[in-house]
Amino acid sequence: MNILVTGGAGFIGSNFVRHLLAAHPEHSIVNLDKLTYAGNLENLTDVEHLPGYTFIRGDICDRDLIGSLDFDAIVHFAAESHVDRSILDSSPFLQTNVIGTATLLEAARERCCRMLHVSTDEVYGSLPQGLFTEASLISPNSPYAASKASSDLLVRAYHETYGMDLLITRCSNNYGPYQFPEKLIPLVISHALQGKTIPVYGDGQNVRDWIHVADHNRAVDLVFHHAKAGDVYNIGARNEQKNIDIIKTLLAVIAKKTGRDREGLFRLITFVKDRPGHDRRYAIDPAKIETDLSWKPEIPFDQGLSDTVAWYLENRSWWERVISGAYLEYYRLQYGERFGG
Ligand code: NAD
Ligand code: TDX
Repeated sequence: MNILVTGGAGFIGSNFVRHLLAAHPEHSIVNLDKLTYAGNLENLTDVEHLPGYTFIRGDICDRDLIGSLDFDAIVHFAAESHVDRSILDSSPFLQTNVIGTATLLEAARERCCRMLHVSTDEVYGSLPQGLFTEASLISPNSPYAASKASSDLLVRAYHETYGMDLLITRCSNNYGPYQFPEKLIPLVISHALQGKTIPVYGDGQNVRDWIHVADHNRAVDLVFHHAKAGDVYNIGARNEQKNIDIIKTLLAVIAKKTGRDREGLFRLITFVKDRPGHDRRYAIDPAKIETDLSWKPEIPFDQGLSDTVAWYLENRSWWERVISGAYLEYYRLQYGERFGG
């Protein structure tokens, strides 16, 4: 099969491309990526020479371009993915996440091909108690989450209207190598290593359900190969953590690995004004994928966090290049000068 992977130069997409090339050498991959601030071909230098891999720079909103590509199935990761950016300006989120997904759906309709849409637990909104199941109400609270929810509803509607072979996965918070250092875990690591303040939104008691990117991608692979048309699967590792606890654990791991003063690192923690519309808690019930596809996460959180810190220590030049002017400008806009420089 020739698989069109969208957003394959981003964090999860590049890890997926690497996974698929190793686990399924029978497939070839066309990686379509616009290379926004979040897309980085350095994420793929170890696999770009492989015969089953092709990169095309382009926009998922470009229907003519997609029409000209050769593929039999789509795995769709491309998105604007950062909640804080969507609060500053929702337009690119609506364009890429909604119009881009609609454009891909039309391309899949023309070819009658399978498309897996990679979505997020954020479409369910905030959860006071219990767990999100696939039947939970779609109730997004940020412009990012609303744009992902809109794309999910389009996928659902195209399946119902045209009987298309479409799948949706909704995963919890990912962490691991190649994550852009605007997201919590790589931000904490990179700020700690630079001696910069670590902004904690609100009281730091918000809960996220964390999963290693490799476990997410094994789940996407299983759904893509084995689910039936119209299926929706939640993906999560039953791993709820408060933000402040993760930050302290990360700083303790960094102190241990680098010999830096632990208390000095802890003094970088700075509570700042809360994110508007900040979801209090996410928690995924992964029972359906565990039962139907015998998937379960393999990477324990403490091991995954320790390996991730080690990766950012060993790949300092990667994240130093990634921290671009645009990234700094965003932090200045949001938090003022002291978080930017
Ligand atoms: P990312 O921001 O790291 O990567 C997104 C990629 O999409 C980048 O390479 C970017 O260049 C590309 N892209 C953006 N707009 C494009 C366009 N118009 N055309 C083509 N390419 C475009 O994101 P990520 O964290 O890897 O997330 C990937 C997907 O997984 C997203 O759909 C996101 O909603 C979903 N997801 C993410 C998480 C998480 O914790 N990061 C959790 C659940 C689901
Ligand atoms: O500097 C920070 N300080 C802070 O307290 C940052 C960047 C985040 N936070 C908090 C906000 C959240 O409660 O940490 C938590 C995690 O924040 P993010 O890394 O921005 O992730 P989140 O908003 O939970 O969304 C993520 O998970 C779902 C991804 O960015 C989405 O793409 C995915 O869909």
